[in-house]
Amino acid sequence: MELWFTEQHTKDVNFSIRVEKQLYSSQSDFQKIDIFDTKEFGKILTLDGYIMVTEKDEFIYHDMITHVPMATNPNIKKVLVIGAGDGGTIRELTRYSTIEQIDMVEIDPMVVSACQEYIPQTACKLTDERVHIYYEDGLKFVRTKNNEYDLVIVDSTDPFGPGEGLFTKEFYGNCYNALTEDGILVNQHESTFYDEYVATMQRAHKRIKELFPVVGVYQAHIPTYPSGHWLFGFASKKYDPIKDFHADQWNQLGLITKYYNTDLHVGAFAVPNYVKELL
Ligand code: AG3
Repeated sequence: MELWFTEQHTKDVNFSIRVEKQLYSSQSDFQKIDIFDTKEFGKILTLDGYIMVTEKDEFIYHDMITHVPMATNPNIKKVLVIGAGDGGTIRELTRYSTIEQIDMVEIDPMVVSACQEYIPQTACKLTDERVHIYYEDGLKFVRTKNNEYDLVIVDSTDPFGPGEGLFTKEFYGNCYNALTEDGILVNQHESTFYDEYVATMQRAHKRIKELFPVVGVYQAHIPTYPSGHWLFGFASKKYDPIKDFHADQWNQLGLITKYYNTDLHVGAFAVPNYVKELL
């Protein structure tokens, strides 16, 4: 008998991947966590039935959420990462020897332990000595932080369930306060292709725009996320991701990346007209 994992992308669209084996399934205090092994996408992590990570395409998301801000300001030393229990964002950040401290705030310890056991491809650098993991609600954690971080990355789930608070005005305001005077905030910004997602994303974008002087979105092609067209939000107190971007400096680091490159950095901020109209 064939086993398929199906995520409902809209009420009229399903996305399915054939599963070779279910490796893990558990209900945590926050969500249902499943890990499947699949032929086409390798191991996949789903939370409450939504795909978070697949071994085959996670490099796209993690390259874009990490290297775009890091290349915009090469002097980033202290980073706060909200969510990110699979470890992919941390793996990319730890490649920068210039980063001194990474605080990761993940609400669900079971996501971390499941990924450490079954998806070492993303979880491999969670033990780096610069990484401090706090098992707390990111929304609460940022309330007490002031002028501390050069970069905040919000690597969250969708804006419903445990991740809902990470799209609120209160949260973005606290992120603003947590950042240093030249700080950058990057978040996973959902997709605007399907109408069902548009209003939520627009609301979140508007909230960020009201707080930060520099705001933009950039895009990537992520095959396993709804519509495959995914956005990231860029907000900063000072640096413009294009005007202040020094491609040469990043290229001199010699990092080998499978998706990100400095031409793509610039191109990713050129979004389609239908997206521009919504912002
Ligand atoms: N976080 C964003 C996942 C959003 C996907 N949505 C969906 N499948 N409906 C991914 C976490 C990776 N570190």
